Amino acid sequence: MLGRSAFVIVANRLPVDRVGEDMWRRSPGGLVTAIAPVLQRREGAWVGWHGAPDEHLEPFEHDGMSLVPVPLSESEVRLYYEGFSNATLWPLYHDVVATPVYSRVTWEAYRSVNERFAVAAAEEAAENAVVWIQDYQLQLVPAMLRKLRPDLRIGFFLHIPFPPVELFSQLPWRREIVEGLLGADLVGFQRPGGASNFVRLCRRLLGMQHHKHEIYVDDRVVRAGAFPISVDFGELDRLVREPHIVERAKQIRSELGDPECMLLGVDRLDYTKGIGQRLKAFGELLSEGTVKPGEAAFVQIATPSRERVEEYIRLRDSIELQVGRINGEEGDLGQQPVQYLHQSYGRDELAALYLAADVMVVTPLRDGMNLVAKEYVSCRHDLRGALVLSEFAGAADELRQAFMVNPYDVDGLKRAMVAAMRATPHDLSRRMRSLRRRVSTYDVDRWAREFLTALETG
Ligand code: GDG
Repeated sequence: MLGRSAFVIVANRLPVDRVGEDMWRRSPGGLVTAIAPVLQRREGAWVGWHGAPDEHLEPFEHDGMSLVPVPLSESEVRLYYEGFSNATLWPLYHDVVATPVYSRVTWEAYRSVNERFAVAAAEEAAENAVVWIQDYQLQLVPAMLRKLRPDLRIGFFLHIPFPPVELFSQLPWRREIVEGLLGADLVGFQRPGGASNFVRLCRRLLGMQHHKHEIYVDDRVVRAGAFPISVDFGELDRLVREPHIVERAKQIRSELGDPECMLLGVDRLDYTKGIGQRLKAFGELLSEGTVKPGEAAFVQIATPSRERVEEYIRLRDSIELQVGRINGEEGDLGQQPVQYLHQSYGRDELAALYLAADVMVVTPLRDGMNLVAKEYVSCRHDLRGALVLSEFAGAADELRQAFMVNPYDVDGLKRAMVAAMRATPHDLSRRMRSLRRRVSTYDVDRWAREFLTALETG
């Protein structure tokens, strides 16, 4: 039986969080902001897990969107989500900065959960519908769905980096993953390098013919391409002009003791984000006296993430030890150079932090895009503020006027942080104007439009 939706999004999570018995609120975050309007305009459906294990829910409507919950058991959350997705694929796709776990048990769960998502999408999609599958948790869905419903137009977008063939080849199920992705008509990546890695892999691993980024699969053509994701520039630009945000930004600085310079990091607490590297650089700047205590305050927001995965437990311990050391050695009574917050904040508080910070420090060891860098730029209509940005973030392709760093090079990182702290207002405004031009032109709406146009016209 065919479903009723002409447009279907498939993602690991539904775009809502439960706030009470049968009460839902739209989740924060770029993907939801980008896709929700498209879904509402097209009267589409979103297929995904609702966030509570061992619970079956009927489809429901929220905010003009049809939501189709896919159930996951507690053990599937452990094996498919925390296991194969976040202990195997996540580190493998991020340059193996942590060692991936290869387990046949978690792979089996990944396969069977992907099958469930494919069946749910197949039941929801109308004849010839457009289905857009999101991210690394669901790489087998395109081929599974095509098998069930060859009439569909299927797109896939990977939010994280796609690794070079030399790394990808470690994966015992490498062939299955590539064949899974090849079920799509269009496979989107954040960077051109990801798309090239994928095409090369298809040739090397499966011996497939291709012309540039068009891969020939049986009687079909699968296209690979780069579609760098972005943020809702207009919305952030408007938000930071509101008086309560401006007021809160001033208050944050005064609560920090009005330092000459406020540095800021905002990340999920994840080992790919280079939090330890930036703290090390800052700690050294203090201990060698390049930066005087009281001159600079470093605020690090580290949002809790994947707290049951072993590497994340270890990471938390090591960051907290490092913060304690720096504050113990370089701080004073009532004065701690690093303010570390292992908490999650509301949109308004984040915007106020962006507006308050003189230097935004974004130093991932590898990152698909990094929306934080683009959010910071969107918030700085005053043309003040400096962005220190890792060349290993996807955002580095576009944000050329940032203070670029190699986060593995501690001395280089220190130099860039000091250059950003001491840059002249003229230099800062010249850089920020150019950064803002880029993000305002390529915003998240454009990202979604370009992907869908390519999918539907290809
Ligand atoms: C993946 C890829 C790619 C953070 N703390 C809070 C909070 N955030 C928001 C930020 C930002 C988002 O979360 C994080 O996005 P990133 O892009 O920086 O990183 P990942 O979570 O790793 O995202 C990444 C992205 O997907 C999109 O394709 O760019 O490369 O890894 O929007 O503002 N939001 C709120 N409170 C917090 O405490 N409300």
